[in-house]
Amino acid sequence: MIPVTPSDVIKRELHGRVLVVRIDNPPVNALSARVRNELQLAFEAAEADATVDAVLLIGAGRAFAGGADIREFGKLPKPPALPDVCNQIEACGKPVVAAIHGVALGGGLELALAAHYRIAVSGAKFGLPEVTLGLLPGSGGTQRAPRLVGAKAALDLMLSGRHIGAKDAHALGLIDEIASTDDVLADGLAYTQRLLAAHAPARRTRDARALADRTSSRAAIEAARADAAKKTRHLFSPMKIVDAVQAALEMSFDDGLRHERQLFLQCLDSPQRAGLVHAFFAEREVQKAPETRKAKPRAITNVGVIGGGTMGAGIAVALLDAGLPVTMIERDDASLLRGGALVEKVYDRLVEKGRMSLEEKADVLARLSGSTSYDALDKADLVIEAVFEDMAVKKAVFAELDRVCKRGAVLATNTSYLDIDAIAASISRPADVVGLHFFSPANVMKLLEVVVPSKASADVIATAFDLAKKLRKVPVRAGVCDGFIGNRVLAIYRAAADHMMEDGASPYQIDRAVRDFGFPMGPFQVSDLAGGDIGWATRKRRAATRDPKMRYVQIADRICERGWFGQKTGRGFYLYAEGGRTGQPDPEVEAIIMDERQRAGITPRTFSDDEIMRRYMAAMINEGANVVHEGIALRPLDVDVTFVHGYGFPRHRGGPMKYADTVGLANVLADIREFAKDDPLFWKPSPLIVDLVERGATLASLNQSA
Ligand code: 3H9
Repeated sequence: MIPVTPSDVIKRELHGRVLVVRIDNPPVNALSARVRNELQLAFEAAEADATVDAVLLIGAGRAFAGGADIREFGKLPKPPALPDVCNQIEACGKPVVAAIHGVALGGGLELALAAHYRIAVSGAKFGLPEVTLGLLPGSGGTQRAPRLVGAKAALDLMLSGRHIGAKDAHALGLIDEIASTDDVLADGLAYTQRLLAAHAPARRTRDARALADRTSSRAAIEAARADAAKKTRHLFSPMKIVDAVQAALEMSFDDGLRHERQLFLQCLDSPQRAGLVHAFFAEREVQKAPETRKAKPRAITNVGVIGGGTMGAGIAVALLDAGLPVTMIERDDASLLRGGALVEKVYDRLVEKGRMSLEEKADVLARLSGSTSYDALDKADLVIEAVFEDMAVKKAVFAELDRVCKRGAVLATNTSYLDIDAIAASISRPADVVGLHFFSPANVMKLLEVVVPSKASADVIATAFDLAKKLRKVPVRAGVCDGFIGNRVLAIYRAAADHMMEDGASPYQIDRAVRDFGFPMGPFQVSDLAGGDIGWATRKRRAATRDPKMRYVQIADRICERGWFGQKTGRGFYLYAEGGRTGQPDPEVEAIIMDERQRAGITPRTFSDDEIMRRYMAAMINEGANVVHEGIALRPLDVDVTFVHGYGFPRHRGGPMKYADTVGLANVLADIREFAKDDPLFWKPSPLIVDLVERGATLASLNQSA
């Protein structure tokens, strides 16, 4: 009998003549060095023990295995390597069965593929999501998966990183059986007994024949290569995945494995891997705001939304999608009707696309009610206000909420820049007020800035984070200031772009450079999409308080004065064909820019794309650092998550703060000081950057401090 040591991350127990090897490394059974080591020992023991006829590999707790231990990437590798463990399992002379529940992802699925047979409970999920971390399946996955399910299906799994259910996995041939119950151990043992009774051999995935049709395999590889070149042109690992699958087709299994290893190590060393892994952990860290540890969230079962405009309707959809009943308040019946129609339009589109049935749509809309009277909110646990951005209007709404809402209701504002402390101070219960800053379209965009006014009680903030989880949003805690984290930093790098435009770069060159960096759009395209009138209104509002010594570029104002507000008016910085969304450069805009340069007495100069990006990023990083320095963001990683999820910052670069560390904070500071020679008022180095550079420290060193 093989002894069990309770502290082991691999537990072994003999059931008759079947050795159950259980991975027990909470929370997700990541395949850490210790797990790999003990797995190796377990299989050595199984091989040597004459009382063992077969091995059943399962996971303890909530999963089979969530993959390689992501925390080990970037550190010195510790043996044994996961590919070696997988090879050892596949080479085992006795049948090895993997019984899967929860998730089998990445290295977890590769481990299962190295087993000889696979059974899974019906709720299990499978995937090879390494691409989302800048990697490729590096434990034989690129060699075994195509041999088992064919090049096309394997490439689809590896390039999309998506998870599939047990039914699909079974249809593909990734698993052999779906268990009849949820008891993974009992069903796994029964399946193993059946295999033993049938004298099933140790069947090895390396010998599987799904690549036998070379013509269709080659076609699938070429199609994937073309697709990757088009859709993921900024990314490093997708092409490496295609290369690895090509190796699976053209090389022996062992040579293919060696090739996979080389490609994997190239990905592991890439800055993209570092950026994507940073984003993975940062997204999880932001959820743990201090208030969520201190206080319990209030119960939210009934929600009110004030305003049925684009934002209010989008918020209502986000809430309905999370299964919550929503009461929409508007000032009159016509506006209420319009708000309801905006909500319905979202679901109509889903029905058109075949992603929702008419019955499902009716069920969702049955949870939406509307009223022109605030009194309809007397039962609401949470009210989110999304009315016109004007302090007087907001205060009037909050006075009504103060009057009608029950005690303990959370009162939230969706303002993007107004002083929430002032809103909170205007009512009798400031502790219940919080900012919930959604991004448009509110039912799509993942970011939710949770803005914390000074008097907010901890359980209100905990409630906001709990709501974000229900809405499947990524919450970032922000302090009160003009623009909070995101819009405050945006104002600065947009100003840097405006300065460059006035100094000689065309908006089209700037947008292209920003896209080439990895953003989906440049700042002038964003302005055209959002509507130039929005920024114009903000600029007018700030005009009175703007430092007259500060440089102010008037080009956007000249464009707005002509009624050119972007896509919705057919022209802005770009010209749009009737109803079109892709703009063309506009010679008249270029003429306006020339006139403005002349008016400002500027002789235009040329900019390289590299200089454009250095200035753009230096502005973003500097203000991001200020936001951390002032405690508006808890840590640099909160700024990163804000920009990745709310502003299209390329995820593979991790976020602006991570990017600053990647290029070197001292280099960024040197750039800022260089740019300051021409405009010292705008380019003031953030005290945080100066301090970190003096100490030789990184922004990342501040990520642990929340
Ligand atoms: C790989 O396998 C490479 C191989 O091909 C080659 C190797 C040679 N490692 O998300 P949650 C932590 S690459 C370490 O909140 P959920 C996570 O940080 C890997 N830690 O829960 C969190 O910690 P904390 C391929 C991990 O239920 C806690 O677990 N695999 C790992 O919403 C709970 O996570 C993947 O890409 C890990 N692999 O979702 C899968 N996974 O509590 C990545 C999770 O301290 N993981 N943690 O914040 C996931 O997709 C989700 O975490 C999962 C659970 C679906 C598993």
